[in-house]
Amino acid sequence: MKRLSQLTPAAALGAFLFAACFPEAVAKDALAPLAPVPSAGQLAWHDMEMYAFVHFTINTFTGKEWGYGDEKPELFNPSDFDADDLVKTLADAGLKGVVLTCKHHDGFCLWPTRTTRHSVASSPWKQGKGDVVKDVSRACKKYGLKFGIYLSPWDRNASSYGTPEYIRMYREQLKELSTGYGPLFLAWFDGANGGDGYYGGAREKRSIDRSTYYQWKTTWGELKKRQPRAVVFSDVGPDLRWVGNESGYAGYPCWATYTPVPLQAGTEPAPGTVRYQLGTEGTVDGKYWIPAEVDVSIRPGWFWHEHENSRVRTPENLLNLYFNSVGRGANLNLNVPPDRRGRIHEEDKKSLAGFRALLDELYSRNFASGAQAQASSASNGYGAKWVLDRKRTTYWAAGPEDGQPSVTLKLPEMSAFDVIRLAEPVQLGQRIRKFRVDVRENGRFVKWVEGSSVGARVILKGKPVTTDEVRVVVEDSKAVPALSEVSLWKYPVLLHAPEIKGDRDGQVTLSAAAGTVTRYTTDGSEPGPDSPVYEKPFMLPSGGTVKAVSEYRGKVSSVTACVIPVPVRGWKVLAGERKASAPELAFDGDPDTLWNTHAAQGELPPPQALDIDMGREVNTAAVIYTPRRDSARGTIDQYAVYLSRDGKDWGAPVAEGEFSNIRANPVPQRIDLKAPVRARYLRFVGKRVLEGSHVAVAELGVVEK
Ligand code: FUL
Repeated sequence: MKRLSQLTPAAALGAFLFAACFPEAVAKDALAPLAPVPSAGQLAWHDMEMYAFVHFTINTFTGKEWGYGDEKPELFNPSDFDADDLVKTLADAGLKGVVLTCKHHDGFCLWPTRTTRHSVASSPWKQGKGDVVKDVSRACKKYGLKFGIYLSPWDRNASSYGTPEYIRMYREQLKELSTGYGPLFLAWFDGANGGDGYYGGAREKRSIDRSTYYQWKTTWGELKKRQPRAVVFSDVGPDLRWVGNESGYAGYPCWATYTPVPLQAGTEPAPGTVRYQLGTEGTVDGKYWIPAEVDVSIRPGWFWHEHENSRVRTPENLLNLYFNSVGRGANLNLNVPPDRRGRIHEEDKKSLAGFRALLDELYSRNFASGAQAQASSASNGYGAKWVLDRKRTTYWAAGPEDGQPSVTLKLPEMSAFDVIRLAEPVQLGQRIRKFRVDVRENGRFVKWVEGSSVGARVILKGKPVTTDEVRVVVEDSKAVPALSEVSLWKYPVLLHAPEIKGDRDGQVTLSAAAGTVTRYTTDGSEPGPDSPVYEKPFMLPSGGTVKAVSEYRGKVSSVTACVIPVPVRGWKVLAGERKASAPELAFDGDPDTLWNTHAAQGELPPPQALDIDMGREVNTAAVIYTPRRDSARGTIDQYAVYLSRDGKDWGAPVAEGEFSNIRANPVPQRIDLKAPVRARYLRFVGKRVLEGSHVAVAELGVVEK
């Protein structure tokens, strides 16, 4: 630990200047900030905790996750777009800002840009006079939310993509967005770029050098000149980093400091070229202040799809995301995609309102308020009491010689709680490396919870305790430690919705907490008080949609829904590569075992087909491909589906396309057929894969209409 007396004159001057900038920290002896420290924009971002992602574009109308770029602008025609309703719903949920997909990979611009005709100006919406960016940014102002932009670097529509001309166009788009729509708090730069697309009719694959093509330093520099407070998000910062997954969690520890590591040694780290898994935890002694943003969707996909209306995350699930992101010092960027009306769907609204209610319940009473705070030591003026007001700018700082700094809170009364929030004044850098929290039980302190990183905040759920004394002990820190918050809360009482599981034979099992009553439906309708009560596992011989709720003393949980595919008992493989593994593993009900074509004698490249006899005629409505989860090797991103009545005559594919975002979000991919097709034989073809030169299938399933 560095003692103040060891400070160099420059650091002491820094400390003095620092105190002048933060007059609320009423101290004479300022703590020296520990580099790296956040910028003003980053500090404002830390204070936000959570905001919304809004994915909205032509994909909303085509049902895709990534448009190819050849979609007609006429398709963009929300019937009832209402930016006020959208932003108010997000504000009511407690979200503090909105990041809008002004342009996604398909290139369609939600504002009337001068750079391309592929925009709202060519759409029928408001007779081509509309501007989604303007409407949303104004609504944000009205409801007190900050506004940010997502502008996809990859543009599958632009004919110039891949040439220097496109970079000029891209910068021009960024200029329009950063000059015409008020202050931006965030600009989001996607690491997914380069690949096949329409490109003005060329319909080809265009690869770019991700480290050099966009000349990010210049591009971001221009943006920063116009919007100095905007923070820039990408895989490598410079201000915020990707957490490395789209599943809604940060690692723990989660350091705000980070040193990006390029995939190829000797290259410049850039979006799409770094070991992004490292973003999950950051770097304990990282060179730069680049905190993590957890981006995750409230639905399986980023864009609205009708068939995902029953798969909106429940309030309890969102609370869990909150603990795993905000609770680990990251910020949560929660995607809520508008539907074809341009409205937030009722299911999402219900879930957001429920989430807000849970947060309100969690934060309804701070058991530390009114406590007496004492510290093992304190730097002059930085007394223990400053942890109680929960403000980042006022804090307790230990004395420079303290070998085991701690703060003890004597609570005003015996209190029962199970959650603690701690925060460091991050303007001084991230200092604490390890801590524990003790509570007094039967006259002596016992360890209750422990952790490593604190940073902007850590929210820990421990076992429920009843006590009137709590002690936070800093066990390791990089410099004299400081805390700006110690607060104590009670986790809301949750009534979890039941869990639904179907096995390969079509047996459905519902599980819920003991003492609750479970009601369910199998016809897609909402379960109500008259729906059957679940007693034991039941069979669904054709699969179907199961929805269920838990009831407890008049309280009803949110609804869980699960699509149960057609049972695979009786399925037989007609044809499929067997040199590496058994094709039957593609429908054994275990996603950890793969059918793959990576044989001992070498890789057997795509295309690879698997022909299955389903044993009876199935009125096939959709096919579900589950990718492997351990790696992207063999993961299919281009597929074709054929159906046949006799297993000989296959005709044209009934579905064909790409699994757009499967690398970043390897969840089961549902392929909806245009209309259900009766057939006994299924052929699934992996036409192209993300990595390697073989095909891998964790599971295949079929949904019957
Ligand atoms: C990814 C994109 O490819 C997805 O479509 C989505 O926009 C997500 C937030 O980022 O990289």
